[in-house]
Amino acid sequence: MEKDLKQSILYLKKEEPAKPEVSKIMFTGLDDAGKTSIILSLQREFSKIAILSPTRGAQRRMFDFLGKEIAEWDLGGQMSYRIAYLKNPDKYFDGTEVAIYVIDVQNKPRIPEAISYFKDVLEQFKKLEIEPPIYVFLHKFDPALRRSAQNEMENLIIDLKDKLRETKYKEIFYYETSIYDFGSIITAMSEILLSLYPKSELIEKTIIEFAKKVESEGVVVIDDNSLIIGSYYKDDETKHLLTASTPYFLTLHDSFQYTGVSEQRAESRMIVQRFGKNFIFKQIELKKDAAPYYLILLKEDPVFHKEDLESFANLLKELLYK
Ligand SMILES: Nc1nc2c(ncn2[C@@H]2O[C@H](COP(=O)(O)OP(=O)(O)OP(=O)(O)O)[C@@H](O)[C@H]2O)c(=O)[nH]1
Ligand SMILES: [Mg+2]
Repeated sequence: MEKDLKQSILYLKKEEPAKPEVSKIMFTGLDDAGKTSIILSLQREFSKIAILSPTRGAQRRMFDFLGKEIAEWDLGGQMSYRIAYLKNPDKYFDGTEVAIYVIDVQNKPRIPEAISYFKDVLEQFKKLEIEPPIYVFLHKFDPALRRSAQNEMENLIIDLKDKLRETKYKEIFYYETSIYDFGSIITAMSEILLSLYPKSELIEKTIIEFAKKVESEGVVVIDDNSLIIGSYYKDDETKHLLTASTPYFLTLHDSFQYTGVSEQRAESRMIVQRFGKNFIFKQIELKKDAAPYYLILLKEDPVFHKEDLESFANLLKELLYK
């Protein structure tokens, strides 16, 4: 089976265009919607979120996702900036491969304004003759709100979706997100970025085979931007357990690094018992001087062979870098 996988990896490489292009991902929406907070939470810069001020104009950050260069644009949403973007669509909207439109669902009075600006953005895409998929983040959908105002929120969202559907835009997708539910942001962003990546299916297969080999109920591989590059879950409960635990392990790992414990930790692994299961956390280095990846395994027993991990890491290396 492993041989088959190697074959398909080699095959896919031949098909690939030689030059990696840059993908432009644009975050837009009204001011105070939470765009910059979402971006910072993925970088696990939680302390910066507390002291955020409004973004001035368009801020661009470059990062690497599975060896592909991503240009992330954060378009500050204050009125004066919005006017400037709409006057100058070439400069701000052109080349957008993916648009993420963030709406604060807690700010009911501003929903009509959010819908109106959404339509303005669509108009710019039309002018530029581009049709990027738009992912609408129904943001600030905090866990507490989910508990206390489930019905009210559901109605608000149904209404909102109806209004956006009227635009007849081809590809609109929805995610309910909150920075207080870090998993919701990780899941949304990982799915969006993986959709840009032709090799994601093979990564998924590699992970599934590895999970079976080590008799694991669930495996997640995460990159340094907290993005899931592939996963396997035995069932929905496992999926929930693993996605809910991912932020916990990443922040724990960050704090070890911060205090300098990581030097020894990098070699070993963390095994934590939660909910009667063993969570095994391991950093994997696939390339020298490149950001590491992280592996989280869920198992009944804490047994784990080094060789299995090595052969898995080699397959991933082959897939991502060679
Ligand atoms: N309750 C709640 N508050 C959030 C959430 N995400 C962001 N916020 C808060 O919303 C406020 C605005 O967040 P920003 O990230 O600065 O918003 P923005 O969309 O970047 O705003 P501009 O830069 O002006 O366009 C901040 O006070 C955040 O703490 C969330 O999921 N839930
Ligand atoms: Mg901002």
